[in-house]
Amino acid sequence: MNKQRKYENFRKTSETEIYCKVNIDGKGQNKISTPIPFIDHMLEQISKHSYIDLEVKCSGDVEIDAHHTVEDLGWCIGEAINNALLDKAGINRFASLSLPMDETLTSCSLDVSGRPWLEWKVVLPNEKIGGVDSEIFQEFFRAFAQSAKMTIHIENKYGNNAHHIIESCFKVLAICLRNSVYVIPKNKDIIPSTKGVI
Ligand SMILES: [Mn+2]
Repeated sequence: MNKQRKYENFRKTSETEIYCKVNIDGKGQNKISTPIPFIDHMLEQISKHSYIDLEVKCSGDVEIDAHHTVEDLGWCIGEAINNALLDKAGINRFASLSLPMDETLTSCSLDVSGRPWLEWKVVLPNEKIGGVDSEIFQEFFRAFAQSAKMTIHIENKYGNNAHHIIESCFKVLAICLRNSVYVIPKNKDIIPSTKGVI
């Protein structure tokens, strides 16, 4: 493990301005401030259940559409996590879990593979959730998978309540992150790939 495990990221475009800071070996403490309260609620889930400390300050052109802001948040946080992980020596690498939330069951399988991929088998029954267009959530996960360089499959098995369905997606991602970036102490100098590089 060649250390780091923390990263500060800043991304400014004509559409959004985002600062984020991650500490992979944190306690799930977070300070999140975006223009979209429901997204704050979801990012808090990621931090709380991954144990990754997360600070986010974000402003964006949400008066036009929350799309740019939500997508860029996914990108910025994913990139910070990837950069914090450095060569990924010692990590558990894979994680897979089904997570219940009342009537809803959602599964996630995740590989810190270095090869970005999102498989998204989630149908949200409402057009909007927490004032956010439902279709935007997939863009968050796609951008996150791209910049974090992770293979992520998320499938909602069943559920009725749209808030539960999307929140279970964020929570199950968080717990798979926790389990995959965890360093196995006896393997801390071993890169978990037969190629020797991730
Ligand atoms: Mn909730």
